[in-house]
Amino acid sequence: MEKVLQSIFNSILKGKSNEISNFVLAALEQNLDPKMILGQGMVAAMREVGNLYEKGDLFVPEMLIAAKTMQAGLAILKPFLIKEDVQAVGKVAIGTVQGDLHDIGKNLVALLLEGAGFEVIDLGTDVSPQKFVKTVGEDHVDIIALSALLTTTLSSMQDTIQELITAGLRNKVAVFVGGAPVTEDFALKIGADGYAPDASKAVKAALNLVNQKN
Ligand code: B1M
Repeated sequence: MEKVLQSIFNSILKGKSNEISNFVLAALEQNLDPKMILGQGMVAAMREVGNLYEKGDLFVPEMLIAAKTMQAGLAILKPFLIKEDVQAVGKVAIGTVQGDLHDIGKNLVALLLEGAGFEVIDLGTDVSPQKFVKTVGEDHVDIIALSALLTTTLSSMQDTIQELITAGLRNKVAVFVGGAPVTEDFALKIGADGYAPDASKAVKAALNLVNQKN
């Protein structure tokens, strides 16, 4: 791995939010691909944080500091991940489902969707089925994108789809789902229209859904 990517990886792992910006800037100055900086430096580090947490070698406060460090790095990288002057291709409301506070993956998906020309309404984390439904009714979005990182919050995805059906809005909007514990089988089972395992595939899934709609 490039030395600077290793430094980015280590800053996240050790929660050094004061040094990550300089390393990301250095990586950009070395003309490293922003997606490579993101994937090999930052996302890989968060994966390692998860592994260490699972083994009991790291605890929730450290996970939180790692997440803050990742966010500091992402703030520098953001403009390089978004293309300028892309035509609006559709409107997406995105959120992390009820009971779930993880937002880094959701933020990445939102960022890349914006970069691909989608108008994105970010509803944040812990979003109730009712809030998604309200947004569909009021903002006339083409797609709602649901993120979940906990196995215990997967059921909120199903609840959201059920709430759309109850409100008579299910045929007005496409629903796609993602996040580490989500699988394609699960997406099919709950009646979602699309699934994506990562942020760049989420853009493809969203573009497909908009094309099917038009
Ligand atoms: Co939490 N946490 N956490 N955590 N946390 C996980 C998810 C966990 C896997 C760690 C572990 O045990 N190995 C585990 C879940 C186990 C499970 O249910 N299977 C876990 C746990 C248990 C918990 C708590 C319950 C811990 C506790 O309090 N005892 C608690 C729950 C709080 C809550 O939500 N109610 C908790 C809390 C936290 C922090 C607040 C400390 C912090 C989150 C901070 C934040 O997000 N602002 C945190 C973190 C940082 C993690 C890990 C370490 C990293 C998550 C992350 O940001 N990854 C995580 C371990 C891991 O992921 N290996 C873990 C980087 C990010 C880029 O990846 O989010 O997967 P990810 O997103 C990817 C894809 O999943 C996909 O694209 C993204 C990029 O390509 N994707 C989508 C995501 N959303 C998508 C939507 C789409 C499409 C693709 O379409 C709509």
